[in-house]
Parts: sequence; C-alpha cells; structure tokens
Amino acid sequence: MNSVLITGASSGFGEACARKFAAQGLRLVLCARRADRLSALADELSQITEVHSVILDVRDREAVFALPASLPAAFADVGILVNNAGLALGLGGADVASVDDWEAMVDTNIKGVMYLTQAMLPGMVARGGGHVVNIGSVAASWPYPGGNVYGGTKAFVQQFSRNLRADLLGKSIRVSNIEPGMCETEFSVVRFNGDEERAKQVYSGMQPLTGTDIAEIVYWVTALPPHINVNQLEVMPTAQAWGPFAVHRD
Ligand code: NDP
Ligand code: 8X3
Repeated sequence: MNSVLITGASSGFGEACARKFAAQGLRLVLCARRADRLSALADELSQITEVHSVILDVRDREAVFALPASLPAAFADVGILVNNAGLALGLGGADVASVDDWEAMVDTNIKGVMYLTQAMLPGMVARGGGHVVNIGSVAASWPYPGGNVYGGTKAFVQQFSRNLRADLLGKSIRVSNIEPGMCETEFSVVRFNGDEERAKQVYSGMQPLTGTDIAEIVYWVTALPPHINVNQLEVMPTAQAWGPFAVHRD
C-alpha cells in the first residue's frame, strides 16, 4: 500500500487531512517543524493506522531532498503528496510590509512546494502513478489589501499546479490545486504574530470553513476514479463573497 505524505501536519488542514486519511486506513508520513504536536498526533493516529513522523522544515532544501531515501521501507512509496505547509505573515501594505516576512512566505509557500514536489515525483513516475495535492488559496486569484506577497505565492501554486499537469501528462500522476477561502485554523494567529484576539476577530459573526471541511475535499479528490483529475477547486464559506471594486475619490 502506498503512503500519504502530508506537510504541515501539526495543525489546521494538515492535521485534519491526517485524521481523514488515517480513518480510511491509509499509511501516513506526517511532516512539520513542531515535534511535540507531531508526536502527539502520530501517537493518537497510530492506534488506527501506520504512521511515520518527520520533523521537517520545508524551506530546508537539503533535508527535503534527503527525505525519500530516509523513509522506512513501509512508507517509502509515497502515492499521495499533500503540499499543505504554508503561511501568511502580516497584512501590511507593500510599502511597509516586512521583507523578512515576504521572504519567509516565498521560501515556505513557493520553494517548499517546489522542493517537496520534485523530491517525490521521481518515485511516482517510476511506480507509474501518484497524486500531488497542493493547497492554494482564493488569494491566488482575488487580490485584497495586504495580500501582496501571500497572494503572489498562491498564484505561483496555481500556475505551478497547471504546469505540473502539462509535464506529467501520460504518466498517470494527478495534480489538484485546492483553493480555500476563510477557514479558522491557526492561520490568522500566525499571520498576526500570535495575537489571538485579532485572529478571532477575522471570523467573528460569520461561519468560516473548518480544517475538516478542507480535509473532506482533499480526500475526495484523491478517492475519485484514477481517470478523473480535479485540476483546481476553489471553496469559500457561504458567508464570504467578493466586494465591488474599490474606487478612491478625492
Ligand atoms: P495552520 O497555521 O493551522 O497550519 C500551517 C501548517 O504549516 C502547520 O502545521 C505548520 O507546522 C506548517 N508549516 C508552516 N511553515 C512550515 C515550514 N517552514 N516547514 C514545515 N511546516 C511548516 O494554517 P492552515 O492549516 O490554515 O494552513 C495550511 C495551508 O492552507 C497553508 O498553505 C495556507 O496558506 C493555506 N490556506 C489557509 C487558509 C485559511 O483561511 N486557513 C485559506 C487558504 C489557504 P509547524 O509550525 O509545526 O511547522
Ligand atoms: C487564506 C485565505 O483570504 O486570508 O489563504 O487569503 S485569505
């Protein structure tokens, strides 16, 4: 049985995906930086499936490329890669935002996805099948004030996903880009540098998506018959939509 490798498995979508795939009896490789979170989740899910956890910073190119060879034999054939690890930092305008934050988003959301994908693809190609599920965002297509580099990184994920489809045609490897809107995870706490009160306000008075909602979608695209490839799936809470164009008047 092939394994499912999930990055950013220590919270939010990644943790919810781990729970969903575990419930289906799939073998899991769970990756994140926070060892305590990861080992607690691995201990829990080990009761229902086989789990291997890896402390991994997706920005660490050497560590990512060393990962496939380091996996125990039972987990080595990664059939599904969920490129989920990612973050937004800050909501400042482009004239004042931190360039360090910008670089951290580029390194995680773009380079991390590049590294994991190329590290895992040769195995999938050799085995003649696989599925790469990337977690994009509505921010890839829809601009908003302060979304500057975060949205840019997710636009990369969108086009990278499409180009992967073009590269992998004929190799029986599927690529799906799931693009969620507002979802209450630790995302906003991270974006606002640990300010839980400010994060809570983002979702006040509306019903956001949950990590479980996204995990259901991720699992669903992978469970479809192998001749079906969901290229891109954008999903918002019913309580979220677009506004009119902003117009500045003197
Ligand atoms: P969380 O903050 O709850 O989870 C983010 C996960 O990414 C954590 O497990 C974190 O683990 C991991 N992570 C962050 N940086 C790194 C790194 N350098 N190396 C390895 N792991 C890392 O947020 P979400 O679950 O909401 O976010 C998951 C994905 O979904 C992200 O790509 C995000 O951009 C995207 N997204 C989120 C939306 C939302 O509204 N919540 C909407 C659309 C997209 P650790 O810190 O332990 O390393
Ligand atoms: C996360 C959703 O709208 O905060 O990607 O960018 S949003």
